[in-house]
Amino acid sequence: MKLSGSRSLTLVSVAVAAVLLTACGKKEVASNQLVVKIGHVGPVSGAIAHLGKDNENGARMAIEELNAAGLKIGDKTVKFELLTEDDAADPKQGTAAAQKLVDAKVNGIIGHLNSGTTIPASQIYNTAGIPQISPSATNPKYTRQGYAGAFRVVADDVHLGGTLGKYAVETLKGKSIAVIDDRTAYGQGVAEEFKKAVTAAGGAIVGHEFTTDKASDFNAILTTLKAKKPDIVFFGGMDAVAGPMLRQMKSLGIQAKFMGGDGICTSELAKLAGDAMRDEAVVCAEAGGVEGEQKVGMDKFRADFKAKFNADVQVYAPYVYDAVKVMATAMVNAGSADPAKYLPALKSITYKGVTGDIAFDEKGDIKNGALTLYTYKGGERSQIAVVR
Ligand code: ABU
Repeated sequence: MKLSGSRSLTLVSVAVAAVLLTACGKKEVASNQLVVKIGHVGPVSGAIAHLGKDNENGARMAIEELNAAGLKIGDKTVKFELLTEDDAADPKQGTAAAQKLVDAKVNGIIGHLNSGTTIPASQIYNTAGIPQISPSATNPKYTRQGYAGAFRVVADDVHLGGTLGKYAVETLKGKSIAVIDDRTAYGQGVAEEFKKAVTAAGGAIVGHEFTTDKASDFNAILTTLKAKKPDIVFFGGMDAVAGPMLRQMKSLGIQAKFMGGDGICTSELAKLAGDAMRDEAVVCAEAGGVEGEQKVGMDKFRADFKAKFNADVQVYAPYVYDAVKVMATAMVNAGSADPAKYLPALKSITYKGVTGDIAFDEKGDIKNGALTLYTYKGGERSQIAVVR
């Protein structure tokens, strides 16, 4: 476990009285400080490490700002500590990471990034009574398990897949649509929602093929789909697989438009696809979005992030940043970092973040969640529209 901050702590994160030894050896209480441990988990190794690092940096930025603000919880000055774990996007590593953070007695969890790790880990946090906010896991099941402490600050795959399916038929005028998914909790779920919406809008699904989140050779499934002459190929999965898939579609002469959910909707996708990324031939959606005057805050966040980390936001760093601040605000409002005491404040929070207004419904999902549709032009993500 890595502990961000100036030193490692092994104590329970409750009020910590800093103790100094005086010259005569007598102990004196020098100050009253509350140390609050926030756990963050995402894949910072493996094929989507760039996305895990993006998320982790969003958390780091929020923690630094919270500490600089000199917040008080109750009558105690608070110091936030960030404990980070790598789950490598693997469900087993995800549960191991969760148990480590529970054993470290974190006050709250931000993560995980993937639905496939978030869902099994949520059972561990629920048993331990530790609130969890996922900034990016979109499979609906996460908040439908009846866990009081499970929250997310993004829209779910019903919204994502449904909107993209409708868009494929009604706006892109897709008539024969092929689907590929990576068989993960996210990829499979978003693909099924997409198919339902395509069918409901009058489009035809001409084929559905399967891969994995570690595959790099798609020639067999793409050749099968090419024979069905699709005008759109939808991929349920992440950018690390979508990039090589786009390259192989080009090699095989498949001219279909390419669609996907938030997992492909990253800055990195254009680099991973290289010259196979034709202008306006890829359409994807981020599971959140801001419009009007709220764009000012998001633009500032992106500029500050770039200045601090010398990297563009991939997709979910702002959502992680907001999730950390939402959790901290709930603690301040409750006057306590004890999970049982601040959970009611988290449930009823209203927070204006860089990703927009955050409040949760009875399941823990964001209320009135937005989506942002994007395409790519000149190797850059280009916004089409924010939809609700
Ligand atoms: N929402 C896309 C990436 C994360 C996930 O849900 O698996």
